[in-house]
Amino acid sequence: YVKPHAATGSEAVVELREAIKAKLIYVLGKTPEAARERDWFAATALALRDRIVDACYGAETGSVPDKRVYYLSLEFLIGRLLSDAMNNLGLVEATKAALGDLGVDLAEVEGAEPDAALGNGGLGRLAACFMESMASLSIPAIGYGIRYDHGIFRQSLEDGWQREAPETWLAEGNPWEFPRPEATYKIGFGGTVTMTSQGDHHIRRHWHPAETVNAVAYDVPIVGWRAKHVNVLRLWKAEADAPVELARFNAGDHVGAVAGRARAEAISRVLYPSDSSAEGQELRLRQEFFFTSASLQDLVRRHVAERGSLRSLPDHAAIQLNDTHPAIAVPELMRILMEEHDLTWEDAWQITTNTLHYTNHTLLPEALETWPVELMERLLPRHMQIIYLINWLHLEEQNKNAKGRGPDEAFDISAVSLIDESHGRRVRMGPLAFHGSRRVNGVSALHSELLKSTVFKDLHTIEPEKIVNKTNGITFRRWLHNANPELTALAVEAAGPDVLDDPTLLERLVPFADDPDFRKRYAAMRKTRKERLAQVVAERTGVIVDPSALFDVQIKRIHEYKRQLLNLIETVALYQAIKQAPNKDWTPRVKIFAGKAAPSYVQAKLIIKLAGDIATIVNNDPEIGDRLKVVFLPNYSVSLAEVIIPAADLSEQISTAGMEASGTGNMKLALNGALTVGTLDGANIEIKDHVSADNIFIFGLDAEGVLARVKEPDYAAKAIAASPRLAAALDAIGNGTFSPDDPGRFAPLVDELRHGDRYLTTVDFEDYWRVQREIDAAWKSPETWWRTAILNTARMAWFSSDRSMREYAEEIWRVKVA
Ligand code: DL6
Repeated sequence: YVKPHAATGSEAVVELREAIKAKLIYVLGKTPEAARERDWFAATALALRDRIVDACYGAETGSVPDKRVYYLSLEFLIGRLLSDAMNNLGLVEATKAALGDLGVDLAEVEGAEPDAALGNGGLGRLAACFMESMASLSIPAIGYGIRYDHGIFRQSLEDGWQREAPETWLAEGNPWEFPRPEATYKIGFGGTVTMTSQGDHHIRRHWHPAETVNAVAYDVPIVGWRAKHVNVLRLWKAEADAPVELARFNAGDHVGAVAGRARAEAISRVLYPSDSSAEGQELRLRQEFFFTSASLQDLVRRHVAERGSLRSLPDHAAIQLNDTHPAIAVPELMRILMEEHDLTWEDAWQITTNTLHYTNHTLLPEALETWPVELMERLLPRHMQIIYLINWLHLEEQNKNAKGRGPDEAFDISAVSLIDESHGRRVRMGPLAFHGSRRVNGVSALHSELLKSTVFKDLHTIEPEKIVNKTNGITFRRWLHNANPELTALAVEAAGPDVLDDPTLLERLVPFADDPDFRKRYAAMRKTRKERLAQVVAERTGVIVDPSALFDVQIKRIHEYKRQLLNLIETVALYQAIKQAPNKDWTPRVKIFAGKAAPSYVQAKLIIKLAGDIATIVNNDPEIGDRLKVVFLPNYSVSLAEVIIPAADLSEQISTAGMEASGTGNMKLALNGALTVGTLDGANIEIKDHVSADNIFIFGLDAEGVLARVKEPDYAAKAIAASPRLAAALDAIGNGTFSPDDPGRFAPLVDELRHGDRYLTTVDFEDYWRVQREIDAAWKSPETWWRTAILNTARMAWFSSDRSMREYAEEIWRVKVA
């Protein structure tokens, strides 16, 4: 692991020990005796940060890269950085020893680092994996986002109900970041637009914002594998122009004097907590424009400083829009090019549409962003004008083309308009991003095909080359090396140390699947991890679970389409079946759930309460004992995922087919050897192709089947009538068996299933029950189970985010990868 030019052996330990001590004493002002774990963490982070900076200067030597990637994302769900830094610097053992010399335990220090939880779920974690992979592949890149004071809320359970409290990761500062007050940009809002005539046909427009907010840069260095390259994650903090209105303050209005500051700073105060529902919140639009404008101003300034002319921007910059949150980049880049750099509309459009690229992460209609025209006109009047003109030119072109089209190629022009006029006038951010980008990508093979046939059907007809697929990936450094050192050690032993650099070598594990001794050691590795998880479960929930039971894990955002409810109904049916035949040879299971619900998502919060209520009844039923246990672990986070994933035997990926764009938890779990029970949805399909159909449990309708079934009248009622097991489970949930204190509590969930069931939970239930019993049987033959698990680990290499980033680099960004 050791970087060639780094000090090695005890020399490295001594250097690091002295560096940590010096940071503690001289930067933090603490003696070793007085230092808390949090202080030791900060001192260690600062000492390692110095080494990252050294690596940065070593690699860059001041040269300007030919092309940079700019990854714009409203979310970066980074988690903790200490283990990443140690691992990628090759200093895990040295840090452990250095701290050991100081009488400090590395694990405790790691535990003292707060998670940087600047994201809601998959989209934000993907951005974090991509940043690490780009650094590891030496792709010159800058990530741009917001430095939220408060990341995703802290979830606690109060009598089983989700409660939200602010998260405070910055309370004691962030040792990884460098404040860059010199990189501050003015971000305008509101105001008016004026015109000046410049010669015959040249009219220039000027935006005069009514309000400006400062965007101040904070840089977090991201070190790649073996410290060969360092990139920067630049996060923007919102600050007011004037921190206090002095005259007002002196006049005694102490609160009013800082009201403007509060309004400005609100922009980077809190991560927008919703996952996939579009609430028309003005603050959200302000956040989106704030970070997009700051990032574009920054990269344009850099380009001009390095290259002079902006005409060459597409040759030296590739901007990736992570979902539509930064889609306002289309008119903002046009504005900057035309108004601040005097380019013509045609030149600005050519540059914009050759520099921007857009990733779509969802097909759910409620998650496709649109903004009321009225709000846009008020907050971003100049941008609205630019959008109108982009749209006018686009529709003119389509009208022209329509003349030559046959009747079967014709489409309704309103379908491709960037403005939706069907219920009030709203700007469609997806089509805007599509039209303004050079490439548009989905995040799994199925999802990219569905983009072509559903949300972007008509735009795809116009530009059939634009949509490409880039299946998601995960960084193995975090999700294998750091999260599961035991499995990593096994892989190194069996496949050789090069497997750390080249995950395709995991394939060398395949023959070991038939080696009884290796299987035993693989199972022992899992047992260690399960014992650790059992401890965490006991500490956080009070439930005692048996590590020899099958650990069945569903960890992700709570959402109806992800169908935690299907899993819970099956839990109830299983509970009922065990009670009916307690002496049968049941496979002992621990059902483990974790995930947050958006604070305003009532049904999702009720699903969490249902999990808790089922757990209370099942876990305390003496007739059930260790045959079935149910656990809901509160406050799901990246760090908690790192504990759960290596301990999982079964990975629940059971979304309604066609609705999960990709999933990435499915990849992390399969890499760690959990067997997947899943629908043919998102990247599950590609996982099946890689691990082979024999090594995964597939059930339920596929995406086409779902589309066909929803057209059938009363599909839910029919499914319930056909399954006495399902009917009995629903009755029990609906009649208060699990909520005797409030028998009607779950009626809204059950009624929705009986009369609507948009997510086809009832329809897939019987097949899910069937496959779960198949899994019970498989668990009973450990030789086959561990063989399958090893084959999963061995065949997941393709899902490395290094592969995803290589594909983006080659096919979207046109950046060379060494
Ligand atoms: O692409 C990353 C991730 C996918 O793996 C998930 O399938 C998808 O649900 C998720 N989307 C989001 C938020 N959706 N929006 N917009 O996290 O993206």
